[in-house]
Amino acid sequence: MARHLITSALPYINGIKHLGNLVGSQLPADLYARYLRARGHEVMFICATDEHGTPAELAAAKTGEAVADYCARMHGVQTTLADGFGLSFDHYGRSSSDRNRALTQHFAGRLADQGYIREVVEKQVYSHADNRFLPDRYIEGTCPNCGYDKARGDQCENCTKQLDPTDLINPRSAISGSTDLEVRETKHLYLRQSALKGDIAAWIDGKADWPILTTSIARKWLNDGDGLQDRGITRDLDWGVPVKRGDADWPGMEGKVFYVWFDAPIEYIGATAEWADATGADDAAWRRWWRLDQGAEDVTYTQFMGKDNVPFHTLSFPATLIGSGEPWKMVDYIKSFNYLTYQGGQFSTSQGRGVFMDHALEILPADYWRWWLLSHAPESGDSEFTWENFQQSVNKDLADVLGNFVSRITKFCRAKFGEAVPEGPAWAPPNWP
Ligand code: B3M
Ligand code: ZN
Repeated sequence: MARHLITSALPYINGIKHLGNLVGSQLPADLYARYLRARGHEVMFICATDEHGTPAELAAAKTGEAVADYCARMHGVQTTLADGFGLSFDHYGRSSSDRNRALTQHFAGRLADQGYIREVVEKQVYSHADNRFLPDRYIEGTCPNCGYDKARGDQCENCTKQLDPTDLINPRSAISGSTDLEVRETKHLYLRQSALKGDIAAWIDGKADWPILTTSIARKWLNDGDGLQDRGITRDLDWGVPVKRGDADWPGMEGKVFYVWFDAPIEYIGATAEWADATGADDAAWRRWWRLDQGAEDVTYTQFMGKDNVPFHTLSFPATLIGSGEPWKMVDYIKSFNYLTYQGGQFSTSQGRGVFMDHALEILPADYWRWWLLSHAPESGDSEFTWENFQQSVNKDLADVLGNFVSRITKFCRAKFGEAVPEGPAWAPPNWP
């Protein structure tokens, strides 16, 4: 019996996820967790809602709720839908938890102690029309790398390059569309990823068995002309993990919070600690999954995610863990996915385009969707959902082929053995190679 830690990328809190989100992370992670449990292994399957950042603030503003209330409510909605889809998490946590706050502040303190944080007076975009600083993903413009004209200030969706808002050509506010923007000065903390480039490159070089989709994205941003750049890990926002250096205040950083992509992956650890709290276990119970000095040497850790999340998991989060100088468990295998498209276009949460988890369950039971999505998972390239294909696949493969098989077998058994189910041995995991 081996020990497997499995995490799915954390769904963002601001709305109900579509089938493209589901098939790129939570659903294949669930399949793998179920498979390993059936083989008799010890599995810790972790997911959580990713709750910080501006999209949560804006979504709450729209519904008129306090952002903490909005997140609590939406966590409930997402939990119900995850249950409806049979996602067998050992714990479904929240990145806004006390556990994640303490861990995030701990990592920032360790990184500072190790010399991997520098303070930078940064120029940030202020929108006069919106009367606020614009966080990265609320500035849109043209990608300097590939020319895509709807690139966001944190990342280009088209070529996956991590960006700073000031890199964008022809920037505009994604909130109001206004181009009346001004660059102002504000102080922030930067993670010195460039100083960790050698460590990260060596670590990725050791992962010859990883999917090419994962390593090609990692290598692209590691070895690209501008290389692995230092990244700002704080923001001028109200909602998030307050900037602290461990337990201590951080002079000059009052009123700022950590960047959502800094605290979100730490929540993989935080949610495991939340699991321990929820089950009445002690700290040793979660640390044996995460600390190499406290029992995690024999853990195999697999992450699942869509391709746009790969740079954060191959570069930024490993930089946090390595830079801490502490023996944290690093991921052993990153399974990444291409995109599922919808009727020839993109699924889009903002435009409500596609099939969403709540709607799907109103139409048909979860197993229809689970089966179709997993059998059409976008592994080697993008794959397409169409209603025609879904209908034909269900009718042919499930109803005709599988249904016919089950019907014949049950009829045969009834004819030969009568209607009583014979006694058998207790179920045991199959002993496959
Ligand atoms: N919440 C996915 C996204 O919003 C992001 C994943 C976090 S994994 C630590 O694109
Ligand atoms: Zn681009």
